[in-house]
Amino acid sequence: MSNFTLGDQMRKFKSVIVTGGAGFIGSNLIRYIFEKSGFEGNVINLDKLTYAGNPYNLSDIETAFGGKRYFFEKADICDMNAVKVIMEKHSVDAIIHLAAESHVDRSIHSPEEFIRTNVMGTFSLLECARNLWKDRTDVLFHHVSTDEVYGSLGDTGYFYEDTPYDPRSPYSSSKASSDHVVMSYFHTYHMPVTMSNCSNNYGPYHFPEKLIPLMISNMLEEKPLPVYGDGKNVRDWLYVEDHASGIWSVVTKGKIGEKYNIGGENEWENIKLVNVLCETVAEFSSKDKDYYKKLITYVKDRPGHDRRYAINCDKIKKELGWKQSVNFEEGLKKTVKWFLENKAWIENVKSGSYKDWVSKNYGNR
Ligand code: NAD
Ligand code: TDX
Repeated sequence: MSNFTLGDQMRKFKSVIVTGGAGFIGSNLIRYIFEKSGFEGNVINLDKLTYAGNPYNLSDIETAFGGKRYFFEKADICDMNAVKVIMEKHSVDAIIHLAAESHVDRSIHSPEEFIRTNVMGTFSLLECARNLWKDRTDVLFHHVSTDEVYGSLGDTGYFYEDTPYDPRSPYSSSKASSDHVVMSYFHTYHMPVTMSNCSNNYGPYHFPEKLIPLMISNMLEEKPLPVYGDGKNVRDWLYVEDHASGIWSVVTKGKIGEKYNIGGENEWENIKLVNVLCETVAEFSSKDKDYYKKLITYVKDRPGHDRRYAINCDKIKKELGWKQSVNFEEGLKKTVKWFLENKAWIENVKSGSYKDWVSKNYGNR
């Protein structure tokens, strides 16, 4: 059934593992696969449920497809035995790998877990896939990576797929290492792999430690809004569902052994973004337009803070026909609305009280 002919035909898989499926992008990707991709096979969400993983994020999918086409497997990607058992049990023919430690600030304070999960975990998955798939060509390992591997830009220029790697934080260096290991499996063992490197995502289920959800969450509690340094660092923002559709395009149509940049073509200085966010939250909370701006507080800069990221994503647009579908104004409104309607979710993930629900529903598997 698997079909690797490109052109008009798309690759089809029967049983896809999404690692890190209980996290921000993973949960949005799984929802996209079930609701928008037309995929007819099974999805296995393999997640360790760290502080960032939350099965609540997919309770709608669990209700609709759980035990039929959606399966949750609690496991650590570094545990080769567990991964092997899960891959065999579900006859997996594709892996979309998102599981990672993902927060730059945490990587500065505690880098070890980033090297373990992001580097060793990726290696462990690749080894399991190599041992089980052997020289099959009707399988795929898709690695989800970041624009941060390319380093930091000045006022001009863009990251292209062939921009040399220049990672500068423990997080980005761990992602860069894993990118190289993934590509080495293509060159050395001919494993069918693809990769995507995406810019900053935003949207529902974003953990409130990252800029946009942290600012919204702090506004709701009327707490200070910490802007690092001079606030003029620039990020390129993409709505998370557009990242999901980009990943799916590469998984189903991307050239084997190649990487694709995915970006919003939507650059914002942090301070300008925080101001717009203040206005958007004020609008939805029926407050004066400038009400939340008084909370903006400049704080000490992040060590090694990359100045500017900007993605050139012409390749995925031209070769695979992908494009962004949500403009920033619309995306920000959808995001703010979601957070205001889901205050209990913010409380739960911040307090960790959902862990009780996890152990009740998933035990210690
Ligand atoms: P996240 O922190 O929200 O989610 C990570 C998920 O991985 C969690 O569910 C967590 O439980 C799981 N996980 C962590 N360690 C694990 C382990 N050892 N075994 C199994 N599961 C484990 O992250 P995110 O923002 O959704 O990012 C997902 C992926 O996308 C990451 O690989 C990240 O590098 C990449 N990425 C993120 C962005 C962004 O803006 N957030 C942009 C580009 C690329
Ligand atoms: O409180 C804050 N104040 C602030 O000024 C936080 C949390 C961030 N910032 C700044 C730092 C960055 O310039 O905002 C910008 C965005 O910060 P984050 O949300 O932490 O994202 P970033 O460091 O850019 O990394 C994100 O995008 C690329 C994801 O967390 C990564 O996983 C992804 O690979």
